[in-house]
Amino acid sequence: MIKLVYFDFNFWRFDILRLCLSYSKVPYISERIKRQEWPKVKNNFPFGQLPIMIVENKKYAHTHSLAKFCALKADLYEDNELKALIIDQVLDWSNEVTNKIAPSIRAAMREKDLEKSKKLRKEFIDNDLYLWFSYLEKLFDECSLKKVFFNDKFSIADITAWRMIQWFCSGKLEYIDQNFIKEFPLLESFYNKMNKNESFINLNEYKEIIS
Ligand SMILES: N[C@@H](CCC(=O)N[C@@H](CS)C(=O)NCC(=O)O)C(=O)O
Repeated sequence: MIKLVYFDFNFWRFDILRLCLSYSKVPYISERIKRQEWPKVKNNFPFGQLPIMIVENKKYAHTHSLAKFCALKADLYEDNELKALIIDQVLDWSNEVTNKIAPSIRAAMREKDLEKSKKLRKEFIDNDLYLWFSYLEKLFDECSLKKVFFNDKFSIADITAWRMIQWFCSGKLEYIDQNFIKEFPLLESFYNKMNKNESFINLNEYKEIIS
């Protein structure tokens, strides 16, 4: 049985794994760790970070590696090497965007310095937000013929891109216009179609994420 471990809040790094397994009815269990408990248990984890996955009593880490494993189990990866590269790029894009917005989140959450956070968030919006979503839209345009899924077959790339767009449109990121996705009509249409995809939106994990 696959066990996923993450903090007790929802975040794409953990959500893409559980959405992927759940979509294909691959059994898994999850353990959530309270933020306050983290300093005490951090050293128990291979790279001192979450998410991790436990399979056959061994711990594995790093979102991209875990996502690929779960997607293979769920048949939501790709046999075709070039199509697999599209999936890998969407996962790496998500890591890049997360690393770019992280300093503004850290300033607010850990340092409690709201002025610093605001300055960093504005810099992120000016320098990275539109640029990096334009990169994702270009990738989608180039690899999707039917403009429904990245590889024209539902995969973890779609789950990941959906979860990232959902995060940025959620209103939870201060100063980020919830309508910014309208600047990217192909991504907006992709996102809206995903939000109507019955097999996806009926998952309990989806419902919990958007609630
Ligand atoms: N390289 C890791 C990064 C994971 C990461 O940054 N995790 C954060 C939470 S989203 C974390 O564990 N932060 C706590 C810490 O670093 O002490 C991955 O790809 O999963």
